[in-house]
Amino acid sequence: MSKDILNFINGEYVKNASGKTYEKRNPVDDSLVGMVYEAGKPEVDAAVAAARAALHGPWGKLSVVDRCNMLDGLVDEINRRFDDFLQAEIADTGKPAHLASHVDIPRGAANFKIFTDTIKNASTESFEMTTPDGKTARSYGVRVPRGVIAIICPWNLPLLLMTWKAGPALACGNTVVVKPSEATPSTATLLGEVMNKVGIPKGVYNVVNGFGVDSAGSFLTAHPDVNGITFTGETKTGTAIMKAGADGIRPVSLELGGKNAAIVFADCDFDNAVATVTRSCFENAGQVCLGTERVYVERPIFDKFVAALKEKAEGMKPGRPFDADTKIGPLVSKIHQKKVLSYYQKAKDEGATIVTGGGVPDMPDDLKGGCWVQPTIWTGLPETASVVTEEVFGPCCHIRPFDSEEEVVNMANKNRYGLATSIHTQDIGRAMRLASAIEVGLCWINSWFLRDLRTPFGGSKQSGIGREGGLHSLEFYTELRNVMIKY
Ligand code: NAD
Ligand code: 6OD
Repeated sequence: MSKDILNFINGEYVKNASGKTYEKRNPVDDSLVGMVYEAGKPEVDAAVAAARAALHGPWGKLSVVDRCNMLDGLVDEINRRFDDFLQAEIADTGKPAHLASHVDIPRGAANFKIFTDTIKNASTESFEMTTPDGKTARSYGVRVPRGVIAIICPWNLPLLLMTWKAGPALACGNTVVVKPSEATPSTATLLGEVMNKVGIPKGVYNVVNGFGVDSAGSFLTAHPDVNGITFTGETKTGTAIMKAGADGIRPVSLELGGKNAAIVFADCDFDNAVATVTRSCFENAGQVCLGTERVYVERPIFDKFVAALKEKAEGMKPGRPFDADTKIGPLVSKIHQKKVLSYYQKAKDEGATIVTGGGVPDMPDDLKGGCWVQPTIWTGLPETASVVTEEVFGPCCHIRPFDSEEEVVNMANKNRYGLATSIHTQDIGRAMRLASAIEVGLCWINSWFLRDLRTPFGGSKQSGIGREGGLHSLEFYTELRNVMIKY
């Protein structure tokens, strides 16, 4: 059943002054999910004003412990409404229910608890010194909220990636205005109900729906009363957001694109490597920033590895999210499907050997309108080919053999991105050498997307600026003020 997807401003669901709406369609079968009310300048102004006012209301007066207790209530309420969040996330993205129920929604809740624990236990430094006139002085640090934080989100893990930022922002005492992706407005909007239910004061959490350029996204990032912008999305958009942040000297935290390499040595645990690379290439239909699109396999096991990954890819049955045998969902939208298929065509044009896939799967009649693409594996391309250098963000990879550590490190590093890598070997010394040599923010050994939320998360090179996670999030979401007392 179709619904209205509104904006959430100052604790209330509101439409817009312009009357502008757009259709949000389900990528599984192109059915209508709902009409989204696009926020214009008036709604963005109202959201930022509400967030500013809330800083000086009851929210700003709460002790850290009381604020954290209130936020911990969100976890219970998200879990109580688990099924509503699951249905909303799945209608927007089409992802398999087993994935959304094990990753997206539980992490959407956990992202609040980790940061309330962090802020309650964070210490600051303190120094004593002798002053020039022989007295004593002591300085200490105080963490204060930065103010109004704009949170701009992508569509691939909508609730997880939004709360990954809203969690620490609120735990640190800020107020937020969230701009979800135009493709996935539902769970951020639904979270407004949960905020009201647990008593989060009006204006602390706001949601403005709409697009990026000349819409809610750019109105929000250009707003002079926003004190910090945290963004997850494409590197190109990150560039525009960094420019917007420059006006008014607002800090930005950027989690951007990747073109991640998996490196598989002949001494790996073969079955674990195949299973892990299958996940890193194809999970969430390849729509994971940390996902693998370049696989380098040591020559002695190259043919065996390609054959094993091919078998896994061909076993990934596409289907409806709640069907028990569904292994892969559609891409998020027709626009994205067109982009991914254009890369499939480029790979062909540039001379790839198509090991498997390369097109659209044959789907039953009722799903033919969905945004399906086949899991795809290529070999035989040079390192300069489009699908080896550019982020596709689909269920695909190029596999290439290598003969030495030095060669593979050079190939892995020859890319403008530097987000993540995964290395498969039983030789711990080699694993540690490569972990130091590969230019990334995140390195997994014999694993992938294994998360400890206390650890720094982020990208190097053109994959981002800054680190979020655990104490590292406090760097962005608070100002560290120094207090010096002379006595
Ligand atoms: P995108 O950059 O197209 O859009 C992200 C958000 O930015 C959307 O809400 C969009 O409306 C908004 N936006 C677009 N232009 C804007 C502008 N000029 N001003 C303000 N807002 C603007 O990204 P996407 O297609 O939604 O997501 C996929 C991308 O996200 C991939 O590149 C992927 O690698 C990246 N990603 C990175 C991480 C990470 O942690 N590094 C995580 C997930 C996704
Ligand atoms: O696990 C996380 O905290 C995180 N930010 C994951 C990002 C996944 C990218 O698609």
